[in-house]
Parts: sequence; C-alpha cells; structure tokens
Amino acid sequence: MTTSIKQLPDTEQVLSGNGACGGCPATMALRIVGKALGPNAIMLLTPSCSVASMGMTPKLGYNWPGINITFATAGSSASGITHALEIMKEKGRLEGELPTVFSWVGDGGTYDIGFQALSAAAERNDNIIHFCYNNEAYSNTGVQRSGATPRGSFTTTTPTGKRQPKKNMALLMLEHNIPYVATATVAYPGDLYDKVVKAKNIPGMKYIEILAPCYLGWQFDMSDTVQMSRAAVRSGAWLLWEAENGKITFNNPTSLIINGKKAAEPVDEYVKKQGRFNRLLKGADSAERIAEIQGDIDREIAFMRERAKITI
Ligand SMILES: Cc1ncc(C[n+]2csc(CCOP(=O)(O)OP(=O)(O)O)c2C)c(N)n1
Ligand code: SF4
Ligand SMILES: [Mg+2]
Repeated sequence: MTTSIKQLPDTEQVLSGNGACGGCPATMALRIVGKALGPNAIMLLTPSCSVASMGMTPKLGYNWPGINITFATAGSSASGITHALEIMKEKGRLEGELPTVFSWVGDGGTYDIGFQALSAAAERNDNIIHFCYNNEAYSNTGVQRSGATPRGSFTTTTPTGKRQPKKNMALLMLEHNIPYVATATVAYPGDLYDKVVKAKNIPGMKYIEILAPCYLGWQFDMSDTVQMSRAAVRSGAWLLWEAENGKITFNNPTSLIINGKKAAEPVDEYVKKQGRFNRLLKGADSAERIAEIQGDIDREIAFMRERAKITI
C-alpha cells in the first residue's frame, strides 16, 4: 500500500526561505526525499537550480552537510565519500549508522555532462543514491536543450523545437545491473517517499529519477506544477516504475496503462498546456509533429511493457 501524503513524517530537511521559485518541482521533490532520508545523510550537488536555491553559507536552505562539486563528477565524488566513510568506520574512527550519501543532480548533470562518472559508479555498484530531478532542460542557465528534453520542445538551443526524442536514462541505469532503479514525480508524493525509503535500505548503487515540471522552462502557470506532473503520467509521457534486482514493476496509474486497463490520455492535451510547444502547435505541420511526439510515447510504452517481461 502506497503511503498517503497525510502519513508523511513532519520532519523537514528543506528549510523555509530557500531561493527556489514558487512552485518549484525540484524543491517539492527534495522536501519529500528529505522526509524519507532523514537528517543522517550527506548531499552532493552539481551546478543547477538546486544549487542556486540553497543560498549561501552560513545559512543554507537544506539541512544536510552539502558539497557543491563540478558538473561532471557526481558519480566519482559520491563514490569517494562513501568509500571514505566505510574506511573510517573500519578503522574505528566513526561509530553508529553511516550517513546515506546521495547526489542531487539535474538532467543536464545526469543525462549529459555527468554520465561517464555516473556510469562508472553504477558499474562499481558503489553504495550511493543518485537522484536525477528532471526538468527536461538546463533550467538554471536559461533553458537549454538536454538529453532529457522531449521531441518538439522549444529551448533556447532548439528555437524551432527539438527534433530528437529524449533518451530513456532510467533504463540505461537499469542495464548497469544495479540493485534498485525507480522513476517518480511530484504529483505522487507517497510513491516517491516509499521508493526513497526502499532505496535507503538497499546496499549498493541506487538511481531514482523524478520528473520535475518547471513552470519557467515548460511555460505554464507556476500554480499548475502538480497538475502538469499528473498530466505527464496520465498521457504516458512519464512512466512510473521501479526495478528491484532487475525486475521491473509498474506503479499506479502507469500500471493501468501498461496492462491495457486504462488508455493513456492523448498527448495533444498535455502538449497544449505548455508554452514550450507553442511554436510547434502554430506551424503548418503541427498535426504531423504532434503525431511524432505521440509516436515516441507509444513506442516507449510498448518497449517498456516488453522489457518488463525479461526478469533474468
Ligand atoms: C562544466 C560546466 N558547464 C556549464 C556550467 C554552467 N551551468 C550551471 S547550471 C547549468 C544547468 C544545469 O542543468 P541541469 O543539470 O539540468 O540542472 P537545472 O539547472 O535544470 O536545475 C549550467 C549549464 C557549469 N557550471 N559547469
Ligand atoms: S527555474 Fe524551474 S527548476 Fe529552477 S528553481 Fe525555478 S521552478 Fe525550480
Ligand atoms: Mg534540468
């Protein structure tokens, strides 16, 4: 049974007065993650909105020891810290439960610039949690395209809409044979909370990716963040799943779509809610380009349905 929002602990690791935009999905997600991880954790951040939001020492917006590292190094830095802690414990220089070492990284720092170090940490099965909060662009520097930007989306580096589909990063991480991979989004806080609690208790490498609809990059009213997150799942543009030791399970409502019990909502409704697709919608070839986006989603659903049948 999924934890309900009312059952989430009252403890807060994300403090009031931080510098995030109102309605920031990355910060909402981090708040839920904080409730699941508790205070005994060490946070690593690469350049991103979440770094800009945390403010400046000595009054940080996040209640963990935090380290700002370079863009490419989330995987290697987190590995170094977790190994150092293990050695200190072995030598009797640390007592009690070791802190959870986690990286909190955007899609730019995960899909693109940090991919090599992350892949290496996964291959070594180092004991860390890598969170990718995915707002589908480089938001902090004014919204440039990333490997997570979906086809058709406007960014400052794709002024006529991106021409390629996004990559399936969570599946790429699963193919590293790591013990736990999950996807989540802010409209389903209990689902996210349960996945983080589970990941915290599994030794080895864990990867959790959270879709974070950013009003600035996606161009919608900031009060609609949660609705946009829900619309992404209902249209099948974002699939909720987790894999423990390689076995994929879909979570509601994605499981209903995958099992054919409920149809995914047509993607044009989802696309029309977002200004980042405006130019595509106004073009003479808009029907064709929406069909391409729908094709990407249908292909992904069909592929994941088949991939989940492989359990060895
Ligand atoms: C090596 C390097 N290249 C570029 C930058 C500039 N930069 C800072 S934040 C950022 C965007 C990060 O995008 P993402 O990881 O998706 O996080 P978001 O801003 O969306 O939260 C960029 C390009 C940098 N700090 N270091
Ligand atoms: S630009 Fe988007 S991701 Fe960045 S702080 Fe604002 S709402 Fe959050
Ligand atoms: Mg981003």
